[in-house]
This record gives sequence, C-alpha cells and structure tokens, in this order.
Amino acid sequence: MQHIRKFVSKRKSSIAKKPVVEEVSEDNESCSNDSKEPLSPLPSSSSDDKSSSSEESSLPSTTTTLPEPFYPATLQAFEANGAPEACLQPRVLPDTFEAPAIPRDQVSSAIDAQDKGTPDQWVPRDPRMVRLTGKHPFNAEAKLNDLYSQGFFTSTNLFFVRNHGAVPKVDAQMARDWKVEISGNFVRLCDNPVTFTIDDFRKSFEVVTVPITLVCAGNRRKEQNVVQKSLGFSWGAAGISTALFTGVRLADVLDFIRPKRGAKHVVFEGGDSLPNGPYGTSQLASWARNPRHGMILAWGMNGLPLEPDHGFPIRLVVPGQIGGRSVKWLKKIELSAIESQHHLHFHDNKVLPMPVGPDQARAEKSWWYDPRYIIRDLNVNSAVACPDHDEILKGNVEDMYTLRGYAYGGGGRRITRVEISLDEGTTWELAEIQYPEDQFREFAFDDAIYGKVDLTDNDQCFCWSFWSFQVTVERLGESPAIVVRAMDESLALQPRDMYWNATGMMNNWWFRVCIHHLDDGSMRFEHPTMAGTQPGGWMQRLKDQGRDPTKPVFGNSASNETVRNDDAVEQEVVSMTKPGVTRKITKEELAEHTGTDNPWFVVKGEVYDATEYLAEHPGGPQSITLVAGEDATDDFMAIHSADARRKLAEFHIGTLVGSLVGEDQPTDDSDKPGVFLHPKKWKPSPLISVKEVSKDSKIFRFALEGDDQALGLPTGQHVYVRLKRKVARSGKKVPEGDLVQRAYTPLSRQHEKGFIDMLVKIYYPTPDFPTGGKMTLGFAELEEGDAVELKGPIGHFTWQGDGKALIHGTTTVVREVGMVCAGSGITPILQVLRGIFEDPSDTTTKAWVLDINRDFDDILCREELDSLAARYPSRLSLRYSLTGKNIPGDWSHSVGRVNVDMLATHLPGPGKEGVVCLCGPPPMEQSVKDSLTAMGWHPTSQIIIF
Ligand SMILES: Nc1nc2c(c(=O)[nH]1)N[C@H]1C(S)=C(S)[C@@H](COP(=O)(O)O)O[C@H]1N2
Ligand SMILES: [Mo]
Repeated sequence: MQHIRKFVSKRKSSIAKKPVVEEVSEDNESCSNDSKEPLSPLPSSSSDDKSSSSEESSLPSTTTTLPEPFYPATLQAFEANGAPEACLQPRVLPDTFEAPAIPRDQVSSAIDAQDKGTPDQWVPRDPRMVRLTGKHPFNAEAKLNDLYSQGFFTSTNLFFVRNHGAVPKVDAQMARDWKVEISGNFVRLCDNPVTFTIDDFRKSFEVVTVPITLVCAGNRRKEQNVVQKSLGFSWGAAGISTALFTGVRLADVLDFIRPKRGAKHVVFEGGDSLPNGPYGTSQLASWARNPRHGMILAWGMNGLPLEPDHGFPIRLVVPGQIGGRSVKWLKKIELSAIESQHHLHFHDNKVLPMPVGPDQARAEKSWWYDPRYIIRDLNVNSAVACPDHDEILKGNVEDMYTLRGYAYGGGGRRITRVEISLDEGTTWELAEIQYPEDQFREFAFDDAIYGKVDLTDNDQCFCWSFWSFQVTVERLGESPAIVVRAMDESLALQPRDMYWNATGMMNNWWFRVCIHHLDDGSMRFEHPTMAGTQPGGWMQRLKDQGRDPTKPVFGNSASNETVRNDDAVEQEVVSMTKPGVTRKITKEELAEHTGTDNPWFVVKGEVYDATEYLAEHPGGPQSITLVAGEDATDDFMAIHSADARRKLAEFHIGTLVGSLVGEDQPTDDSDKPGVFLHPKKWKPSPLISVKEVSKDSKIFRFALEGDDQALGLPTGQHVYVRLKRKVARSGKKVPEGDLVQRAYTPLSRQHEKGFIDMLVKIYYPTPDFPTGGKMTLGFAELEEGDAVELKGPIGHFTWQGDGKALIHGTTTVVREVGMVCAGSGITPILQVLRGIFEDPSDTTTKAWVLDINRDFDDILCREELDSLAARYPSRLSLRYSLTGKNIPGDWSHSVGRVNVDMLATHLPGPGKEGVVCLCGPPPMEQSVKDSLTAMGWHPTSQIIIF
C-alpha cells in the first residue's frame, strides 16, 4: 500500500519540534506565568509561514511488526531489572511530521509500594497517580496540573486508569498467542467467523494510528458526590487523557466476517474476571460498522505496546464515547440481535433520571434495563487547569495572566466556543481555542510501527482542545470567580446547574474557580473539589458553612436568596417524628420527667425522651436537663442542624395533649437570691457599653438586675445567650428577625458584680461567607439599651479549685491542665486559668496553654496571659502559634496551625491527674482530640471540649 501524500508544512518546524513536556515540565509552577508571553502547553502554532518544506522522501510504505519482544516496556524494564531507558523510548514520529510531541519517559519501571500484597503487585505504576478507590482495584487520575502540563498527549504513566478488577497478567508468549474470537452468536449472524491473533490483525488489515482522547463517564463526579453521595467514586477533573492509538479499524474487521441481516449489535468482552462475570458492553452495529465512528482494535499506545493497565495486549478504542465502551484485554467480538447482556453493560455507564436517587436505583432494577438511559457519546465539557487549585497569584495590576484549560465534546463534534465569565455568569467573553488534533489533518504518511497516519480526509474531533484567555491581574483582582463553559457544534452548551444523578456521571455544569482576595493583595484560587478523598475545594467549604454548593455565589453582592435558608428548607423536609408513635402524653406525665435521670422535653408539641442520649449529646447533658419537662422548641430550633433534627426523631415517644405555651414555666427552687443566672428561665440583660479590642473583636457589657448581683457562673461553665436579629421595617431596624442562640463564656470575673462582659469576634460578611456569622452579627447590631436574654449555667466541666474539677458529674483530682484554643476560644480557658492562679490555696496545679491565632494582633487577652506566665514561670507554660503571613521579626513562639509536634512539645504528657481542655473551631477541636487520643489521653474523661 502506498499511503504517502505530499504535504506542506504550514509551521516553523523549530517550534513544533520542541518537545511539549520539556517546555513546561521543568517549570514546576507551569500554571503561574509571570511573563507576558503566554506559556502554552502546546507548541505555538504560528500561521504565516511561506516556506513549504520538502516532499516526503523515503518512508517505509508497508507496516511491519512492533519491536521484539512485543511486550510492554514497563514489563521488559521491570523484568530485566536493568536500566530501563533503552526500552522506554517510544517510536518517534518522522522528523518532518509536525505533530504534538509524545511525552518521553512515559512508562513507570517500579512497583508502587501501595500495590504490594494486591493481585496487581506485578504492575509497575507511577506513584504520582491519585488513587480513588484505595489500593485496589486501581482507579486513578493524575493531579490536574500534572496532566495539563503534559500537553496534548498524556504519558502512559499519567493516563487515567479505570479497572473494575485485577489486571489480567499476560506475558510475552501469552500476548503472541492472544486470540480474539470474532463471530455471530448462536443464531449465526455472520458468514465468516474468525479467531485472530494480533499478528493476524496486523497482516489482514490496514494498520492505522489515530490520536484519541478517552474520558471516563465519571469525570468530575466528585462535584456531584459533595452535593450528595452517588453510587460512584470521586473522580476529579483529570479522568481524561489522550494518546496515539495504533491498531486496525473495527469496521474493516466487521466487514471481513460478513455480517448477516439481524446483526443489530456488536458485543465486546474483556479478559478480566470480575465478580459478576467478564467486563463487556456493546455498540449498535450500524455505528460500529461505520468507519466514521472511528472505532479501532488497538495494541499500540503512544508508539509502544499497551501497558497492562490499559488493556495489554489488545483493546477496543471507541473515540468520542465514554471510556467505558473501550473494552480492555479484548477477548471476544460477537454480532448479536440484542445488546450486550454483561452485568456492567446494564449496571454501569447509565445516567438515570434525576428523581431516581441512589437507594431507589439500587432497589429497583428496572431502571438499569431501560435502554433510554444508556450513555454513549460524551457530552460537552470543560475545566480550568490554570490557575491550579491553591495557586497563589501576586502581581502588578497591569500584568497579564493567562487562564487555561481543556474542553471536549462527544461523538466527533468540534468545540465551537469556550466562554469565560469573571462575574459569575452575568457576562461572557470568548476564549481562544487550540485544536492540536488538527495538526494531524495536514499530513499523511506510512510508518513501520504506526502504519497509516492519515486524518487528512477526516473531519471528526475525537480529542480534547485547549482554551486560553488572557486577563489582567487587575481584573482578576476584582473578580469573585473564574467560570468557564464550552459549546459544541450541535450548539450543546454546558449548563449552569448540575444534573445530579444516581451514578454521578456526565457531570458538566460550568466549571468554577473561586478567587480569594488575600489581605496582602495576592489571590488564592480554589477549584470546586480535589479528586478522591483529598480535602479542599469550595463545594465542601460551602456545604460546611451550611450553604448550598449547587448554587454557589462567590461575590459580595451575594443576595440572600441564593443562600440556602436552612430553617425554611429543613422545617419542611426534616421529619422530627418517628413513624408509628401514637402515644398521647399528658402534662402531668411530662412533669414527672424533669429530673436528670430520665429527662423528657417537648419540641413542636412532640415529646422526646433524652435519657439514652444524655451522654452522647454534643452540647453536653446539662443543656438537655435544663429544659427537662419543658417546651424546648425555641432552644432546639435555634441551634440545631438538619442532621440533629433528623436525629431527634429517634427519641420521639409521643404527642403532648394540650400545649405548654402561655403557661408559666415551672418555678424553680434553685432560684438563688443575689444571683442573676437561672438554669431554666431566659432573663433579659440590656447592653451598657461596647469596647473595641481588635479590628473585629469587641467586648460587650450587659447589665444584671442590680449593681450588687453576681452572675452565678461556676468556673469553666458557660451561659446561653439568645437574641433576635434585626430587620429593616420602614427605614428602621427592629428585632423581628431570626432568633439565634449560642453558648458563651464571659470575660468578666467571678467576683465582679452588676454586669457581664462578653468578648465576641464578629464575622462580617465576606465573599466566602456572604451571610456572615448569624449570631455575632446580631451582637454587632445591638445598640445601647437593647437586651439579649441569658440562661444557664451550662457545661460539663467545672473548675472547683485546689486541684479539683467536676468532669461529667464526677469530682476528679487534676494537677496538670493542658489547654488548646484558638481566637475567642481563649475565654473559657482564661476563666480556668484564673481559677487556678488566682486561688491562693492552690500552689501546685500546673497549666499549659497553646493559643493559636492568625496574626499577632489577633491574640485576645494577651496582656493578661503574658502577665500570668511571667508571674508563674514554673507552673504556667504559655505558647502561641501564628498561622498568618505577618510574623513579627522577633517572634519566638510557634508558627503554623496546631500539629502533633506542637502538642507533644507544649502540653503535658498524658498522666493520671491531667486533663486537656479545647476551645476553637470544631474541625480544630476534632483534629486535636484525635491527636491527643492517639498520644494516650482518654477521649472522654481527659479531653474536654468546651
Ligand atoms: N475489560 C475492561 N475494560 C474496561 C474497563 C474494565 O474495567 N475492564 N473499564 C472501562 C472504563 S469504565 C473506562 S473509563 C476505560 C478506561 O480506560 P483506561 O483505564 O485505559 O484509561 O476502560 C474501560 N474498559
Ligand atoms: Mo469509565
């Protein structure tokens, strides 16, 4: 066969030949581009070249065999146990062929430690791959930036892998003998069934090489999983890769076996053994037989034999369709009247209708057999690669930054535009698009290894394209987020909203990167998610903040409508009753359960028995016993999440007959004269003054009932504070908004009378947190004379003095107190410190304080802490750590977030007469608690979370 054509170079060869990877991979921060010159992962295509290059001279005109032994390079290298380089060089494309370069060093030669002990422990793999399903089976993607900086072709070792089970182990001899059985099934749907080895394929049909992008249908599924866990594992945006595949056309092979009427489907089966039978799927015969659909039976990938993970020795490659159709380790091709009956043909690679949730899909099998829900062609999609997640950009406002990423369509459809929005989708601008695949349309040749490389008559787009968009640092500095969407030639456009579905497939809503504007003028970029179990991403962050990650709003102008109003939503959907509970409970019965041993309480007319839950209650048992026998609706609704509301249903025992509302709350004999706090009654306390202590922290002073009245709060305990948020009514702000409630530890001292001081850090609205702190903003809205309501005390820890503490109701000897806190978490800590050091009868108790803050100026109550430490150098160890960027020059304390080292160095070791008290953001409290437990502290009796 002569398939050599004349070709005309349209490019300067010096540019095109520069290996793609080298251009960017030496620069670790391939995404940060200080230079104004766009830094492309692609050879720049310069257009106006006059020189037409020489005619093709002496290329081999016939296809020969792959180098001997025909065996994946990784395995050769691995078994030879010698210098792998010799066999790692893929066959290079002819010099005159100016195509995107194939990355070098594209195979791994070592076993990754993680594979030890698994059935795949013989498969060399790149340790940079992010594993998405634990150790085994191997499902993995590269880091998005590693993938993108590879350029158009992905090295095989960073090419994503989707294995449903163990990799079939095939050696060189088995590969030579590997047979693919091609037939019509039992009703004889073809006239010429054959069984072919790879060599037979090579000799019988024209060998072709084509660039193809494979994408798993689950690409970007992590975003769906954050919203609600789907049935699949968490792909990031790197479940996509591109290679040059070498093999024979499926259409040629099918013609050869002479299909008969009635052969409607072509079924493919792999050689892997899986619990529910081999991997298999099918194509419509009309598609499979049409060369336009470009399906090939491939044994070569990027100029080398397939790697074991990618289907060695032979696989089907279906361009433009979801990766799941490209059956690896191909054993059988069968014409059939019906579609594949393989388990995974039905139970994988479907997009079920949105209303069918994962549980329903699992329970009702019929959904999986409905042929309408199969997925074939990929849908239009795109993602941002530069900036990378957590990339920091610092620059002059006039500097240019180039945003970059990929876009792809399915079914051979071209991406016709990529649009960028810097204002969350209000306005859009056009990005540049490069189609490296098009470089293949300008040349044709025959090669000994690649066979025919000829896309000159081909107009299908089976590969990803790359978009870029230049923007000034100034504009990024004013933008809340980078949003990208692509359109394909059928005018399919990526949607704004996620189409959540039970399998979590084909996720293609706009790809959004949040921009954080840091205090020092730099920016930090935040992608939606990180692949697998890696933490990070704005979706989880929004979710943790109680916001709806499917309706992200990053800008300041965030209107409240877009923020999920938890109360409104949850009260409708969360049932707080238990099915089947019909008991009627009278007020008299309820009144018998006001004690601490089996407390009942009422929420929205329903009665709950908290007895079994007291010890588990995250807010401590006292906050429940305080409301025993009462209507706790306000308290409960004000502070509990949807999860807690759901949990409440477990303790539902009946419905109250009549109502408690409007009745006097039972008068309590514990009403102590001269003491303000009442454990069961909310009492108003008006604001007297506000004092600023730092840029966002203030001390609020509220009046008690008389100048001589004490608050009545044991050391280490807290006060419930509740207030009504203000809303605007005809120009005036009135307290008619939400009722919010939190526990606070006052700053005022035990002996101070007539007032209570509370130190509050105000969480003002920010782009990341557009609602701001619900409670703390309520404080900020208060004007002199406005009252909050107080109730208490509450808490499960009391410092009794002289080396004794009451912990969960038991008096315990405590000689060593470790304390870890952050920000305004210092307030309960400070109370305990005062309890220890202002008690003249205590001369031996020791304390260790580890106080974490962002900047030096954020350290609250620093003077008092420093002076205590100076007075009691042998009994008090005081250590600060700063997590911000502005560390004072003479700083002698720690830097960074709390870590195990800090805990080991600056706290006492676990001992019989020791406790550690924690007060800070819940994630910090949890991680410190975990570390301390690992260090030997008893999690319930020795670790106190305030
Ligand atoms: N025999 C077999 N073929 C298979 C699979 C498999 O588990 N077994 N996984 C499929 C899926 S879901 C995808 S996305 C692609 C992934 O191909 P890759 O691992 O070479 O990237 O292979 C497909 N072919
Ligand atoms: Mo897949």
